[in-house]
Amino acid sequence: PQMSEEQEQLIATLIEAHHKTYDSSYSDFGQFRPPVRKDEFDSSDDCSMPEAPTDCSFGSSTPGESSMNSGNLGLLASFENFGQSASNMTSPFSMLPHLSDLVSYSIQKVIGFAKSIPGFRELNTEDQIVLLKSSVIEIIMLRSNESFSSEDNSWVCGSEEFKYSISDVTQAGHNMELLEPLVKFQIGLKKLNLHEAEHVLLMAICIFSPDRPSLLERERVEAIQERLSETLRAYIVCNHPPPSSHLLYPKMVQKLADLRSLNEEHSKQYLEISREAGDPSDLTPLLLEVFGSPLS
Ligand code: 0VQ
Repeated sequence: PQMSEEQEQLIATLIEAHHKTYDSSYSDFGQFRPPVRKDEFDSSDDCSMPEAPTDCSFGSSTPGESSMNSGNLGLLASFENFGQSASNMTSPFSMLPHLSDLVSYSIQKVIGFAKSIPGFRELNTEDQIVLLKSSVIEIIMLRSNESFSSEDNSWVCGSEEFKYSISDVTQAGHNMELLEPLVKFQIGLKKLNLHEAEHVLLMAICIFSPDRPSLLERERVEAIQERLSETLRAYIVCNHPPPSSHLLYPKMVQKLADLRSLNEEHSKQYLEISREAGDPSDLTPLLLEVFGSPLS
């Protein structure tokens, strides 16, 4: 088919919305709480007293206290620290504050993108919330592909300190049950070599999934998704040259299925993280609102 004027306009709108909400220079990342990477080796939580064999306590806060503990292998200190009372007891999830801020920031950007998709604002507010809450982690996984490097399986967001390896996400409390399929997903998506039009259409189609639980007006969501899918098919036929266009549309639809399963695994792991995080303020109010609070 030929692309209609309306379809051309839709793509232009989505690309503009994406440019306004995805900063390819990652210049805001310095405003997040800093990334803290635990040493891959030496997991002994050594509190900067490397050569002090007389005091092996790791939780002492005052010099006087510390001398009382000498020679007791830090056992007393570890009891004193039970809970999170000790000021220097480091969180087991050292990357959680930074990744929480990054994901919270991303959520706000995804909301901005969604609001500019034709038809979104016209939905009732309840459905807008349902669509955003259920899709936002999927959109973050999709949009993060822009920074993903298949060279070394990491997300490269400018400087070395904002380069995220699998291990970094592990240090926010996630495990390989999510990370292995997530990285495979990123590699597979990268291999599709999507045009920007296809990338933004895929995100928009993902947001307008009519099968999300408890939607009030599924038919309206379905109609909007249909319009977006039709535009994507037309775009591929008219603008994506073979051989990479071969089966491209069904491959993109498969990515949406992969995202459902990633979403489900993320939900489970997030729940564990929110229960086990040493400090509740490692998360943000927006994360609690979108992914749920361990209380309530
Ligand atoms: C970093 C987003 C963008 C870009 C890079 C993210 C990156 C995930 C899912 C595994 C983060 C999950 C975080 C949390 O579960 C928690 F608790 F761990 F902090 C949260 F916040 F959701 F609760 C990246 C991380 C994640 C998913 C995909 C990529 C790496 C830049 O492209 C852009 O928005």
